[in-house]
Amino acid sequence: MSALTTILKNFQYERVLSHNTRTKMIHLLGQVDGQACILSLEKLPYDDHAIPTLGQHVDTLADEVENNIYGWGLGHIRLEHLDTQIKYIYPATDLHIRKYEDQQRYLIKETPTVYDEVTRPYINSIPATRIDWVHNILNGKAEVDRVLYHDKHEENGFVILPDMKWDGHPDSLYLVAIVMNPSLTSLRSLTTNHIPLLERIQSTSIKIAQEQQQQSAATSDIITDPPQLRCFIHYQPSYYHLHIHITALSMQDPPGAMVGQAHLLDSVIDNLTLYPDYYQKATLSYVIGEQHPLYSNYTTWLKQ
Ligand code: M7G
Repeated sequence: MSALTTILKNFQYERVLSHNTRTKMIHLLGQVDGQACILSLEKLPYDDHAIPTLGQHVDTLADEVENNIYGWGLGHIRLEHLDTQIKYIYPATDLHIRKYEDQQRYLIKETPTVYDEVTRPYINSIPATRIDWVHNILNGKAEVDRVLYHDKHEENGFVILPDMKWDGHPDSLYLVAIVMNPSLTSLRSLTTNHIPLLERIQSTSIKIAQEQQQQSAATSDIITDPPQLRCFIHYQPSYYHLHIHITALSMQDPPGAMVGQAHLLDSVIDNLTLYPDYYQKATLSYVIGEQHPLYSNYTTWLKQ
C-alpha cells in the first residue's frame, strides 16, 4: 500500500485550516496514528481530452433557472479522469500547521538591521532537518526520476524538477530550481557574483519548459514560440536554501506570485547588475502571517 493510501485510510479529521473557495483548495488538519497530519486537496482543471464532450457527461441537474436568453444550474459531471490533487505532510510540525492556517497578515519592512537582529537569528534557529527534502533531491535520494536537469557543481550547480505545486497540466507548468551551494540561503545571500548562476538557471528553465511543452503537445502540433515564463524568488521563503520558482506565464494567479512575497528573477538580476550588494543593503518588505515565528520575533524586537 502506498504512503498516500495509508494516510487517506487512517486520517482522522480534526478541523479545516483554510479553505480557498476561489482556488478550490482546502487544507485539513487531522491525526494519523496519534500524530498531526495536514491533508491538502485541490480541484484540478478539466482534462483537455474531456472538454469537447463535457456537456454530454452531466448526469444530475438541480436549481435550474431560466431568464430570457440566460440560464444556469448546478450539475454533476461523471468523468473518468482524475479530478483532485492530494498532498499530505506527515508528521506535520507546529510550523506547518501555522503556515496553512487562515490568519491575519502584516507587512514588515525588513531593513538590514532587522535582518541582522531578527531574521538571521530566526534562520539560524531552524532545525537543519527542515530542509531534508532539499538535500534528498540534491543527493539523489528522492524524486530521482522527476529531476529534469542536474548540474552537480558544488558552487555553481543547480537542479530543476517539477514543483510539488504543479498539477501536471502544461498551462500551469510549475518547476523549481534549487541551487547546490548550501551557503545561499535566500535573496539576502545574493551578490553580483551570482549573476551567471541566475542567468544559467533562467536560460536552462526556458529549455526545460520547451521540452515539457513539446512532450505534451500532440504530435501534429509544431511549437515554434519559446515558452513564456515567470521566474521569481520568495522573500520570505518557507525553506532557507535558495530556490527559484519557475511558472508558466499562461497560469492565471500562480500561487505565491503576489507582491510582498515574489521577486521577479529579471529584476533581481538587474538590481545586482546595478548594485553588487543591493540585497545586503536594501529594505525588503514582506507579508507575513501573525502565526509565523518571524512576526512575533519582530514585534518583540520592536518593543525593546
Ligand atoms: P518557498 O518559497 O520556500 O515556500 O518555496 P512556499 O512553499 O511558501 O512557496 C518552496 C517551494 O518548494 C514551493 O513551491 C513548494 O511547493 C516546493 N516544495 C516543497 N516541498 C516540501 C517539496 C518537495 O518535497 N518536492 C518538490 N518537488 N517541491 C517541493
